[in-house]
Amino acid sequence: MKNIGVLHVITDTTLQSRFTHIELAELAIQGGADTVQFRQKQGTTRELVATAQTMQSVCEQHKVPLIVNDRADIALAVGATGAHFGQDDMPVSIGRRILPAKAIIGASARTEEKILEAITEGADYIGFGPIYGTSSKPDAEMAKGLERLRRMCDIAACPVIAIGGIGIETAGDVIRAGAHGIAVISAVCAHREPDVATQALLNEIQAAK
Ligand code: TZP
Ligand code: MG
Repeated sequence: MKNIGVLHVITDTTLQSRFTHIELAELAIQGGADTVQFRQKQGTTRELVATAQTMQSVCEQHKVPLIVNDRADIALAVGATGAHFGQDDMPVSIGRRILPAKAIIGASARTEEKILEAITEGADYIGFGPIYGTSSKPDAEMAKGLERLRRMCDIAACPVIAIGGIGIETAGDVIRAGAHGIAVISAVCAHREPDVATQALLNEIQAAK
């Protein structure tokens, strides 16, 4: 099994405009994030490649994996560690075929059936959520809560990364429910000090493990 991080910081420049994706990646890494995910829905491919390229060199320098959300082409173009696919994105089986065998592929799965499907198709980890209410993803489903998370972690034969509305106060609960790790946007990107927030989340995760 591949080594999957426990604290995935997803960079976002729509919730805040104080920091760029690159600055957020640097701050998250300073705070101890062990995975950075580049998630950007707007912009030209040229722009996305340029940003991802710099993020990849920052991540590489610190030996932190960079995962590109949705865009297998961009992951491939910049030599990122992997890609994360949502339920409406690239099918995991196709991502698996076009990315290098060593690439980490994450898949969002919101139901039991989708989890099993993603694993069969070759996902290395499952993203499950939203666990709590979130305003960071406009089309997010209703909060699924800790009980469903617990069930999904029991079913999944791979690490489950919990996402959605997770913060310092809830990170420990999510880990205790069986999640291998967490992925966050607002708890880090919208925090006054993203590095400090990252460090605090990591402390919660480690204390709960
Ligand atoms: N997928 C499910 S919830 C979510 C995504 C991308 C948003 C997570 O953002 P936050 O701010 O950590 O709730
Ligand atoms: Mg997506």
